[in-house]
Amino acid sequence: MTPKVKKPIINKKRILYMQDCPEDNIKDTPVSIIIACLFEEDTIGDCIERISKTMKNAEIIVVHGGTDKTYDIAKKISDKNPKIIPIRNKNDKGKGHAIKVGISRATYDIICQFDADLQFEPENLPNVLAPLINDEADIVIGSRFLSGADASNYSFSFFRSVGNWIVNRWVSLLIGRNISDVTTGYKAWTRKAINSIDFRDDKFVYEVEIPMRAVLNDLRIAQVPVNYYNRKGGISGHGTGINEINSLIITGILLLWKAAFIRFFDSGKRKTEKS
Ligand SMILES: Nc1nc2c(ncn2[C@@H]2O[C@H](COP(=O)(O)OP(=O)(O)OP(=O)(O)O)[C@@H](O)[C@H]2O)c(=O)[nH]1
Ligand SMILES: [Mg+2]
Repeated sequence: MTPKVKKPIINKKRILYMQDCPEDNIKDTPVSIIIACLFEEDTIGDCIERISKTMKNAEIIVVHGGTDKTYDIAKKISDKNPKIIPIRNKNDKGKGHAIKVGISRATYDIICQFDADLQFEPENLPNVLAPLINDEADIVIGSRFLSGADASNYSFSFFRSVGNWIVNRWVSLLIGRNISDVTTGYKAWTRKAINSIDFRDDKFVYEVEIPMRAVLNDLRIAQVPVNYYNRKGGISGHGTGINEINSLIITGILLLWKAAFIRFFDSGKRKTEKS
């Protein structure tokens, strides 16, 4: 179900935005959706279908770095639908790298990253994309923690809850803005904005680069509530069991360090868009 919507609010720091009911033209706008995936053969078909139904003219770029059938499933769908672009990312270095590959192949000026495991709802895309399409924001953060977001179908472990809270508070403190969900996989941007951000990390830590560099580059940020679910299959990019715990601890430490590094040593403007 789409989150309950409120009247748009953009506060003085242009950071909070709750999208009003999206107009029909939002769903017809051509946009590029990038799906980074590793082992997502259980959900990739459903994911592509639901995105295509929601955003009727979306091009969907599937960047597969794993060894299961995810690519083959996307390829089969693309044989009938040329708007699906499957890429076998042979030198896959992580999610950040896959997203960069996707951006380099994107046709349209409005681009969204979307997780293949259906933890987020494709049906929330119009809400997430509306601030970009209406030229009211340069970056949108789909937040699991804003009022209106329904995460009742997700069981946050104590570990992840505390980790998210620390990262969100730390980043907000460093940049003096309230970013409610730094690590969300539901982010969207304009081509110009993402080129100016020019994130460098190849793994999960690039997620912190986007909101931080957006603020430091004085871009307009919108935060929109999105619903969140348990994984619907596949294998987490963090691995399972002890590997998952290790990956989450390492990612958490790197996120905190990277945020401090950007704030104190690397806060200058990045490259501007090539014309
Ligand atoms: N190409 C590529 N995609 C990745 C990589 N790691 C993760 N992904 C994809 O990025 C998306 C988000 O990764 P997840 O593993 O779901 O991360 P998460 O949501 O923090 O972890 P879970 O809650 O365990 O699902 C998924 O579609 C993954 O398949 C990677 O190394 N390469
Ligand atoms: Mg996931």
